[in-house]
Amino acid sequence: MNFQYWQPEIEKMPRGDLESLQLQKLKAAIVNALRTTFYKERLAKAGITSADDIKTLSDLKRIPFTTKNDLRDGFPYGFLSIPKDDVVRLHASSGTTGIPTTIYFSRDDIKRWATYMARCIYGTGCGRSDVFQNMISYGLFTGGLGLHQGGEEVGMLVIPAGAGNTARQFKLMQDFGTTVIHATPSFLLHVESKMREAGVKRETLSIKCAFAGAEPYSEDTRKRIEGLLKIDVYNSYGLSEMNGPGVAFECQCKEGMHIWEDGYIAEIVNPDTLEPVKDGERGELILTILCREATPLFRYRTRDLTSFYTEPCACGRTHRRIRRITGRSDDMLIINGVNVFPSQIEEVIMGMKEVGNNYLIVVEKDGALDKLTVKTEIMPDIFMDDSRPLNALKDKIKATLQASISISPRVELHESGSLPVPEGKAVRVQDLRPKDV
Ligand code: DLL
Repeated sequence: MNFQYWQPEIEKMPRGDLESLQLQKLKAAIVNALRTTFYKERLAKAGITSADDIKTLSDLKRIPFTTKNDLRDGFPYGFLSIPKDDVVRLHASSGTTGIPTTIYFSRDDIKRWATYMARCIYGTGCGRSDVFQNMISYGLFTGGLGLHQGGEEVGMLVIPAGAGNTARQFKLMQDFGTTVIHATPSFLLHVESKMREAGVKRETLSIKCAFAGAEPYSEDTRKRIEGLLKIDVYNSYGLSEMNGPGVAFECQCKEGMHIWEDGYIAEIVNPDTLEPVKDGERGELILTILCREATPLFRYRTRDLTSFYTEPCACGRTHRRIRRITGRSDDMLIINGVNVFPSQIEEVIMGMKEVGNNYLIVVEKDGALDKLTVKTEIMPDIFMDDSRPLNALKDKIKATLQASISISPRVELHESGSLPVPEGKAVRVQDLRPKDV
């Protein structure tokens, strides 16, 4: 394979040099953080009052974890480390409680973010000659502008299409000869269904690859999108607290996502004990950002579950890789006492070729017990009015799910395109059980 690197000297930096660089940047981040009201107090409690108190990378562990609640408590300016006049942008995610978590960027922060994104995009083999249609939301959400800036940095022709409106998306693809697209995996599946419905022929499109992220998806879903659209799909991971996309991305090997370790220090801990897991074991990803001056964050609890690859990657990059996110430590469903991750259900159903491109998991109360219903669309070549194959398919899905999650769900089959498709991230779970107060 012909690998290409945007910043080879950094991407292939020997581990020792990379760790020295991390230490140097960590000290700089401490200096910044001591200017924020939140960390001034928190670091003092940990006995850190200057960068000299950090002597090795393991001193990071003296700093307690930072959580989403801390960010909310610090709203709006408790985490700001530079004068407001030097801030050029903010991004925010509105949480379920309604208090947004807000991240501020200086001009240099935006430039650095664009450089990390350029590394991601260029590392998949794309370049100046590509036409990049960015089919994800712009706005406070980081997905739109994040990839947009990276695409421009690489020199691609960027089409800021935004999410939704598949008919317009096809028109743009055809008019401008789009070669690369970016969307959530659920939107990519929706695009494919709509393509079939609208009779858009694959040969009329020039797409060759897609970046897909912002929500969990299984390897089977990747293969499904790749097979149906005849493109390569690269996994893209990030979160707004860590700038947004550009934290970790797959290279041409498509085996795990490289975390840019000159910009982030990654740890993986057991979410219950918060102790580090053994190398290669699954746990919660904890991130410290080193590439942003305006809003420092140390040891942020992402809640995302993953593990490190222990082997180096064939591409020659020295930055470690994480596995596909298999869920969040806080999205586990407990159904009649059994722990179920939505990703386990997706793995089973997306591996079946009869199953269509969209599904929904519903949990509700049935008397004292919990009831799990899995609603899936079916492929359009299966007829809804022929009950025998439909019943056989239902039984097959039920039995395979039972073997995987130890619960026998109700299975409902729906016509292709009939389940709701939100414009942003897919909402795969409806938990209708009354909440304990
Ligand atoms: O989703 C940033 C982003 C935009 C990433 C576009 C990739 C592409 P938030 O809205 O703050 O930011 O949501 C972050 O989404 O903690 C994960 O739980 C989930 N997530 C993001 N990427 C992936 C992925 C953006 N590739 C939260 N696989 C994260 C699984 C993902 N989950």
